[in-house]
Amino acid sequence: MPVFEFDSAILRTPGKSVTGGLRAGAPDDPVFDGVAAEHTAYAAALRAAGVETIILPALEKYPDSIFVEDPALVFAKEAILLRPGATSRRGEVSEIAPALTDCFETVFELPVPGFVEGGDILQTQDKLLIGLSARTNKTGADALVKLLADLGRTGEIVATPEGVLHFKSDCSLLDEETILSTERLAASGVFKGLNVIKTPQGEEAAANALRINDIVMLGAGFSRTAELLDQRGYNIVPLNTAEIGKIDAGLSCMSLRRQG
Ligand code: CIR
Repeated sequence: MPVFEFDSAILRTPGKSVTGGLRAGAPDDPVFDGVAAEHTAYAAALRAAGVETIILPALEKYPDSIFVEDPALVFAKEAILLRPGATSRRGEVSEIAPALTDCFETVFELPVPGFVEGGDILQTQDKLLIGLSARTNKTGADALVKLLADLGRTGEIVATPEGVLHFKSDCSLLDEETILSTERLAASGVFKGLNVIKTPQGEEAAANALRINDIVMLGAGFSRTAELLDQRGYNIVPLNTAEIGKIDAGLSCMSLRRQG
């Protein structure tokens, strides 16, 4: 089954505290109503693509908890609780654990003391690429590779470009053999054996797209990337990300997608 086929997804309603979410630079706070509208449209797009959405309640204590992709990694039957490198996000793991226990047959935990955030994990058809970053360290990535091997899966440790938040800030899977990537990440040679479509200069943020069943969610306003994907026959659904973009987020981070 293609790795971009999903039946359900876990999301979390944004809390008002999302306006204080982590960010690398110093842009203005996002507007809460704008984040909420982007989240609502995203959930609707998932449902329109045939994905059932399980929406968890807001967690005011954790401003970035809407980005459920980071504290866990899920497959059809198993889930893995990760450990965010960002200290302010670590408590999100125990908050999401009960929902995972409800939804999955087995829930594993990344062994202490490493760190891995889900935004650094790209699942391709035959393996999981784990990008080392300021949020994912070698100890955590090694432990995850071992855990994946126990589940019969292959993990490969790679590098996230310097200064980039997450590996998937710079890339996404478009189909079994095609990746959308920034020029800087593609240049590292990490996608050997795969076709790579590069985001045009100035549209690097478009690389965090999301293939779900028959559609590709793409940040609105990236017209040259949209044209490239349209020419290649992808069915694009543009979604606003201007507000979540102010806290360094994109389309993959707002859901934990389940296959099978
Ligand atoms: C953070 O810095 O952790 C959040 N403000 C953004 C997280 C985005 N997550 C993702 O791309 N997987």
